[in-house]
Amino acid sequence: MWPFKSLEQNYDAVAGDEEDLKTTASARRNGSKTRVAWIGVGSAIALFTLAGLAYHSLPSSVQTQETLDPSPKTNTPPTLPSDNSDRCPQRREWRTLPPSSQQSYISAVLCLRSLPSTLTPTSNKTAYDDFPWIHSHVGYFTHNSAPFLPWHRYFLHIYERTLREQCGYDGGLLYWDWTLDSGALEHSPVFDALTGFGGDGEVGGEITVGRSGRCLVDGPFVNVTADYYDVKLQPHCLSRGFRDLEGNLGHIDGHDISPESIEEVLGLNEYENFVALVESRVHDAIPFGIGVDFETFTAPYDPLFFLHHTQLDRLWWLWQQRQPDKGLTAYGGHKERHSMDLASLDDEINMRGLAPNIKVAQVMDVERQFLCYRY
Ligand SMILES: [Cu+2]
Repeated sequence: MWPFKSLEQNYDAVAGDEEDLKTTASARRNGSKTRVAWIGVGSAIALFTLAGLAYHSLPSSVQTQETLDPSPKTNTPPTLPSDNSDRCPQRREWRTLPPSSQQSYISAVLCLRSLPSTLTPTSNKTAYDDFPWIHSHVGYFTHNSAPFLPWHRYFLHIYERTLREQCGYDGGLLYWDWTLDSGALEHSPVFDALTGFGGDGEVGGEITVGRSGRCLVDGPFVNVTADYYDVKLQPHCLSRGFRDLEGNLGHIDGHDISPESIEEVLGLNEYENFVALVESRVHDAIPFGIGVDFETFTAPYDPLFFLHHTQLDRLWWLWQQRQPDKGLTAYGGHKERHSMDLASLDDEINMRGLAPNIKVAQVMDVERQFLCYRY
């Protein structure tokens, strides 16, 4: 059964809040920049001791504080010591990989479509479908609130583990550093038909879903079907519809993800301000520019979702290193979307059956304890 019966109880709530998202999206289209106002911010930091992690136990890193020193004026990740080089998989920028490694990643992503769903093993759904479903029904509640970054960090980790353990992929996740393309995003190598993820929807093609959704016409994901369009069951071809802030089709506005914009975001001192601007400015720019499936809560149907979010996770990692005294404990704001409760490191990250629930504290450090990857 898909979705789970028990989860359908949340369906109406999600559908109602969908209007919020559309309103935000259209406000942005009209050029108004929404800034999240955080009220009553407190920092409830509980130092959390990890105990008995059966799900994922990895050797503790011997990394010293020096290796976490910030590199304050650049987006280039600091070089890590060589003694750490084979400990945790390195997450790399898409275009820096040789074509054979790019193809290995794409093959592993496509492999998810032949694996049974973890959420509904007896259905005809696949592991590929699990990610948009969990994102729209659980991840939804983490947007516009403190857990936006930790929830997606864990979500990416589950994706990475699935690719590695079930699809034979031997690398780390890949990120799309869109600052390198901000002058002409639509020409980014990630959209390449032969080596990348395919480009815009069919120019002049029939509208599939949304305002400008048109089927992909090139690249390895041409035949992917998305069963849901956001929270509605509406099977359709995976669709894109490039559009800039003025509404011009075929273009993606890169202003909000320019190096200058990112530098401004990384310069913020409080987690609450950082996460708010990462989401409302940096995160939103790409989905609304690519459009259609990517701009809904079932965005993980578009494989670029994972390259985009890995880059956002990398920004958080860079920001954490600029706060050497508090980076690994800086957390706060609201516990979840529409909640007035204050967030804490002891809060649970819910994956509702896709993977065990864990605590926010467990994902604060990407290279020790629970997680194991590097940028
Ligand atoms: Cu999300």
